[in-house]
Amino acid sequence: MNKEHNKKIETTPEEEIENREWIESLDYVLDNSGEKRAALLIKKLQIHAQKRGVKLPFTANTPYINSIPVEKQPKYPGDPEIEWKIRSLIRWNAMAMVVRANRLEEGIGGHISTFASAAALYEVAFNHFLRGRNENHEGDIVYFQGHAAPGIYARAFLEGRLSIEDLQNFRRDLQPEGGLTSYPHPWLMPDFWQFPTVSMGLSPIMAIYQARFNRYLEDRGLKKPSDAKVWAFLGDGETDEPETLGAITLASREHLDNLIFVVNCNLQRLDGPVRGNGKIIQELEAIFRGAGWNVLKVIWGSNWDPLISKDADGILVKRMTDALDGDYQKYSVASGEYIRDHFFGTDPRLREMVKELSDTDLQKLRRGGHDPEKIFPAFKAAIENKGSPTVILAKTIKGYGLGEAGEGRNITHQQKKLNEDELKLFKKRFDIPISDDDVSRAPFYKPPDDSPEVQYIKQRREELGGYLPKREVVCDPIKPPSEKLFDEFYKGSGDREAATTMAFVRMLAKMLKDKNIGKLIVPIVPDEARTFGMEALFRQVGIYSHVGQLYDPVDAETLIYYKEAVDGQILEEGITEAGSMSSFIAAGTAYATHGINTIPFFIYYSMFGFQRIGDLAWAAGDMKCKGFMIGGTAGRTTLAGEGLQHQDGHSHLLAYPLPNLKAYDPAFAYEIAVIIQDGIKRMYVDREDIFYYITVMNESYTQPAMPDGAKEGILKGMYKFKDSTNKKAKLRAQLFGSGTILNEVLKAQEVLSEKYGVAADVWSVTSYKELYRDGLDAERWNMLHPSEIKRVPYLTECVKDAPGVFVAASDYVMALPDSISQWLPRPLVSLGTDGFGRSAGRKDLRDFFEVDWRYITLAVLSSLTWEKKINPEIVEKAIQDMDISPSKPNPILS
Ligand SMILES: Cc1ncc(C[n+]2csc(CCOP(=O)(O)OP(=O)(O)O)c2C)c(N)n1
Ligand SMILES: [Mg+2]
Repeated sequence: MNKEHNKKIETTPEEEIENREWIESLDYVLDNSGEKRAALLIKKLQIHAQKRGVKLPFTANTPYINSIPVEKQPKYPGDPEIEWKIRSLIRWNAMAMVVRANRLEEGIGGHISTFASAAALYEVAFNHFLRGRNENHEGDIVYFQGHAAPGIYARAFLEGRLSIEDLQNFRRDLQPEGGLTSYPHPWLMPDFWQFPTVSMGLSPIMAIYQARFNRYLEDRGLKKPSDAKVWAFLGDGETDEPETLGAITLASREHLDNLIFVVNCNLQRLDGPVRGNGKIIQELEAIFRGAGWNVLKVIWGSNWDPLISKDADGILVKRMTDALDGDYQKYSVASGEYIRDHFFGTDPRLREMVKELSDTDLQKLRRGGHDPEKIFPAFKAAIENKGSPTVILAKTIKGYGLGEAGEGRNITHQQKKLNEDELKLFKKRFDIPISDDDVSRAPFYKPPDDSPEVQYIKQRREELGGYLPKREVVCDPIKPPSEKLFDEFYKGSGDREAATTMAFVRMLAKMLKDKNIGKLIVPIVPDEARTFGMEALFRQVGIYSHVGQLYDPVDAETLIYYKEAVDGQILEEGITEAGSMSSFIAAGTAYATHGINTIPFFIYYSMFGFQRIGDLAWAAGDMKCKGFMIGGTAGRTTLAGEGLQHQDGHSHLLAYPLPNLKAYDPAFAYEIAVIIQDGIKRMYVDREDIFYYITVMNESYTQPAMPDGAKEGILKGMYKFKDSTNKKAKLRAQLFGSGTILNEVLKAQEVLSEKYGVAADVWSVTSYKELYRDGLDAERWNMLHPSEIKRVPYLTECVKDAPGVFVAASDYVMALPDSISQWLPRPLVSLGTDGFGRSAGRKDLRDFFEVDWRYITLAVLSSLTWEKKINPEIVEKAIQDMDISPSKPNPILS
């Protein structure tokens, strides 16, 4: 027994009478003058008490009871009996799917207990709330809890959308006829799932920004205003993820009453209780209320109502509030006698209250989250709520219905098998029409199409506008931007120096004016627009704000003032890369979600990209998200001064694993122009399921004109930028440079030619990832087709006749050039920026990381000695001449 159990209720009989008188007075006011008046009176009392010095403890909580009292419950509109039957069949099939999968293949996994606890929540939503998308209504957007997937499949089976074979292939994606993915993955089931949710915490933050993006589209006139909602179903354990709660104030600040969270509070996560020593519902209530959300608690089922109505003194509510989640978990598996002794036994009056109830009755006292009559009012109140987002905190039992096999047990999350007896009990409890002989096979069961159950389901979905989840791309391709838009970048900047960031921002400004795509561009910045010189866009297209600009901006007099507007185009997200990425995802998937081809450009500090929001980027890939991620202030030695935690020399390596992401490290404005122009075409005209990562730098230099015929190479990953002029030289080299380091390579080219008689050709490598992918692809094809003419990787084709040694230098880790070295005819020496950054100027940084023209020259000379083309003494001398210190510590770990 915990301490709370032993606590005496310290009220004297006189005080009890006083309490009752006050409550009766309040009831009188409530009955005669209404809620508003009662609330005002309480407020007045509170102020008066505070003035008199009464210390009122702060509480963001309401009592541990349902937010909607029984008197205010609307009548349940459905047929409870048939819905129970449907729910039971779905429970059975969801369970059978996991059990069968694990019989077919031991250890294949799956979850029974998550959906078992959430079934009623989902079913009330499916039968009465979630609207499908059709020509009359855009439909609701739903984020399903990833581990509840078997239940969602089981429903689609009853709806006739999935077959027995599909269910049989749960977690068997690689079956010839396809399978049902373990969790929601649009990449694998592109007609079914819309949102990948199984990496916990991503769905709530994505849902918040999705709801805001829907408003953005409406405010900008890109979509018709709608009453559609965004629903996110979450686990209570999932709320521990920082992403889950980290953006909730955005939702209230923006008054997103189109957003509803449903938190399935089964009090358990994977290992055990979420808050054994506390109360997750109360904790979440305080957090969400504090953040300005409409909080609706669904804690107790209908059979508690008579007890609560008897509770004039509030002792039952107090006991409910005092008991801990660990206790409640125990009650969910305990006998009626135990519940009587431990829960009601703490006060004789409580014991008295339940004396008419049998032990079985006590065991059957239901939790709100399993009772449609309690869930419905909360959902209804949620969709009707105005001015704030809603969270529904529904108390349930994990593994509900599994009995001994796992109901409420700490092992339940991992339960994947049921033995014959357990299956029989499950079948009996939910009245599944399967014979006892059959039950051990755990067969799927679907009533005939003309059965009342199937008819009911179909009719409900028809009335609600169609089936969910469903991913359907109804969207025309765009008209590409005008060719002329990019001309100026192809011509170069003449003598004028500019950084690639400036070039990109100018390109963006021009694209925003383009008649075909201007409206569709969505610039997204996490409080970094000035860093990238984008502030002129504030005025040009405005910063999005649902309420416009309610204040007179301090810089209103200036040409580029901070302009907020209802139809503002920029999403200025503040300091949240995760939030910005969620906006990026909402905008980059709007073609599928809304049939609108918005083109997001998310511009951020490249260091705070993949290593910070890598999981969201992975989800973006899964969702076939489109758009451009622009890593600004990129390059470990190009971002001077900022030091170790800002200087990025590895985001391009982190971009490697993302299957459908193209990553470019361009050196010049025209390269960016080619990549963006082609990217828009591939993503939005040809409709490829790809997205882009492009790094831009803040170092200024003259931007050359595009060499003839360079376009194809820029896109494929490399092209010859500058041939050596000294064709007769005996000593030859091929130099690869990327980003700003290409300029160092060009300087090395000169020095090598002038001082050392080495004729070097310079290649601009725009994407090691593209070269790597192409090389792998050719190699794989060759392995699988031994008798056919070998495919030659693009890289190999480029350099097959190129003479001399190979040296590559970039502002990124050496693993990038090393990844392609296997397809070169001779060894490659890679120079890169492995190691922690430093606060220093560019020159010192490039010396420190050994990527400046001197080290490139040195790498060429030393390669030539290995090939016995020159004497080591020449290299020794070069080291001295170039003032390189051989005893310098290795930057890789110094
Ligand atoms: C980011 C992340 N970390 C860990 C997991 C592994 N995991 C899957 S379910 C689970 C427990 C879920 O608990 P809860 O959110 O309460 O959901 P419930 O199943 O109880 O409804 C964990 C830890 C995951 N899917 N994602
Ligand atoms: Mg849970």
